[in-house]
Amino acid sequence: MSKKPVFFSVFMGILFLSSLVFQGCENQLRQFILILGMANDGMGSGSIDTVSLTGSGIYDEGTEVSAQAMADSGCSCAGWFDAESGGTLVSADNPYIFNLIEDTVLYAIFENVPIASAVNIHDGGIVESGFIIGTAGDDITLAAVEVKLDGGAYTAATGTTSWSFKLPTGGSTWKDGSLHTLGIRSRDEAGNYSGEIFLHVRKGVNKDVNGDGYADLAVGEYNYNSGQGRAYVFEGGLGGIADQDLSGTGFAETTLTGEANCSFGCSVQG
Ligand SMILES: [Ca+2]
Ligand SMILES: [Ca+2]
Repeated sequence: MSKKPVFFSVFMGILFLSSLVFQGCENQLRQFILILGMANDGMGSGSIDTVSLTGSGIYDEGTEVSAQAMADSGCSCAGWFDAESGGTLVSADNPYIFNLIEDTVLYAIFENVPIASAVNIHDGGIVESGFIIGTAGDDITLAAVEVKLDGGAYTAATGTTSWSFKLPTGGSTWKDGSLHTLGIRSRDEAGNYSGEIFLHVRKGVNKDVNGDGYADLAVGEYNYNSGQGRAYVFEGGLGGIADQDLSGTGFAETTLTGEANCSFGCSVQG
């Protein structure tokens, strides 16, 4: 934030010239110049596609002026900084509205807005795990991913770029078939928040055996080895459950084998 933008010296030259122009006009209404610029000190590796700055001009003394910086949807303006002092924050407001009483050079600093999303559930989907998991990203370090349930307060998830959030348990466990709204957002170290994502979901049967957020599949083979029986657990992932040919090279992540003649696996759920 302390780095002077390149346009600093150029604008100081303009200010000097403007002061010459307005010399000798002390008996008339005084006018001052407002110059707006921008710097991307806060953008890290990010970039800005579209920027508009409005408010630069020459105004009568005391005029209420508005300095406004607009950028594409992936950026936010962190505030207006004073070029002459080399980077003092003048106002975090945008637009910044003030009365112009002296020649003023301000520059806006833009920052990337982080993103966040869930990966094991989508809007309108069925929750089949005790966890919501997702990803988030930004040009600088993420400080937190936060989740809120049904209009409650946001609370921190575990992790940031890959995160998980444990759904209510015990007496607060969601009832099967009940409808809920999830709010998800992330925040970078500079304090910028992502947009909020809202997912409307229905509580289904928990099929997540290993607690990784993805529904798993149990399959019984009760006549294995003349009635000994087996049960297989196939673990789900981002792409669902991959096809497996157990007679060839395929395998289940977990195989349970029963005792002789017990037809283990004749009834499985999930
Ligand atoms: Ca950022
Ligand atoms: Ca799982």
